[in-house]
Amino acid sequence: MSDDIYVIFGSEYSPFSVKLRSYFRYKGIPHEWRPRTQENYAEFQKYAKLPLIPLVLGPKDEVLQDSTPIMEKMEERFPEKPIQPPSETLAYLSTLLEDYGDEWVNKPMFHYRWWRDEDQQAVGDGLARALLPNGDAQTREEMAGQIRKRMVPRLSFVGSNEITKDTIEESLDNLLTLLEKHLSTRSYIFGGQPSFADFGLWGQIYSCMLQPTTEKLIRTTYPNLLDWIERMLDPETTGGWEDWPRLSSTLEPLLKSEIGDLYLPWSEANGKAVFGEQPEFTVKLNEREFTQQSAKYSARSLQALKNKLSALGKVGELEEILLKTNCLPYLVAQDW
Ligand SMILES: N[C@@H](CCC(=O)N[C@@H](CS)C(=O)NCC(=O)O)C(=O)O
Repeated sequence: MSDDIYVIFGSEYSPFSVKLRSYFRYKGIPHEWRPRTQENYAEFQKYAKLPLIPLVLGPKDEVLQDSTPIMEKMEERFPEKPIQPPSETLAYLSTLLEDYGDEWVNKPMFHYRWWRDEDQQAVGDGLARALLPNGDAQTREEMAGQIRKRMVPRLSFVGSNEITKDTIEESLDNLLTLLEKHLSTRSYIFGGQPSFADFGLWGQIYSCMLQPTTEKLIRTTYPNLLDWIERMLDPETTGGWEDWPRLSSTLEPLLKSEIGDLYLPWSEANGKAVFGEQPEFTVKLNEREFTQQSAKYSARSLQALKNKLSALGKVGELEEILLKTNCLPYLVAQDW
């Protein structure tokens, strides 16, 4: 194997892995996609600092984990076709949307994956097939059963339960409806080139296509979104970046209803709980209670968003947008 090739250990079922694979494809970064299987698990473990995919093995055995910092690093190494709009305002919004995709849209994705019997069955079988590509039917079936048994109780990790179910499902409906409209006149979220926002959101939404309930929902209701889902599998530039006046009528409602009213209030409450070492927290989202165990990674990612905003200094247009969409109070640096 050539020395300057990157190997991505991933899975078709891992939203963060497919996000990174699409990014590598778009950038034309030489890489090999290596699905993690039971057979190569020991090799994966040898490199993994965290038991998480994607894991990127770079030239000279460099090991990289965590999709966002990997993409940031690759942006420095491969500056052609940048995935951030040149405007500071839009670049920040793109980062914010990516983070919302990774940390919030992951909830409905995971919820739909393990909530209903039909989805548990389909995803359990698919994961077993991916892990045991050469396994016989009986071994795969046993593996699928074990996966289901392990994963269903993990619904609590994303806060999915009888009380939060409606908030989570309505959030996905709302996101898909707003994206459908936004993508009716453009190839990607910020125009003719994919951005951090596209990769982050797409990873989660593509995973929804591997689950019968959400696959049906998307195929029957959202034709523009479906085109974008296919386009993002191997994205190509189709034009230039748009500016905020063109984007705002369909992007602003998404920023407000999903990020300002749901994701950031949730993330702020989660951050407080993590800082106060509370194992669980409850927050009111759109007048409904949402209880879940606190999540350290999300607290770190909120802090990163705050740091990025304060490092920008004063950008009047951005502040105005963040204020109008209820996001600003959660993003100005403060100690919990
Ligand atoms: N923040 C990480 C999240 C990675 C992550 O949560 N990966 C999941 C799959 S999507 C995982 O590896 N879970 C354990 C496993 O599959 O063994 C990233 O962006 O890469």
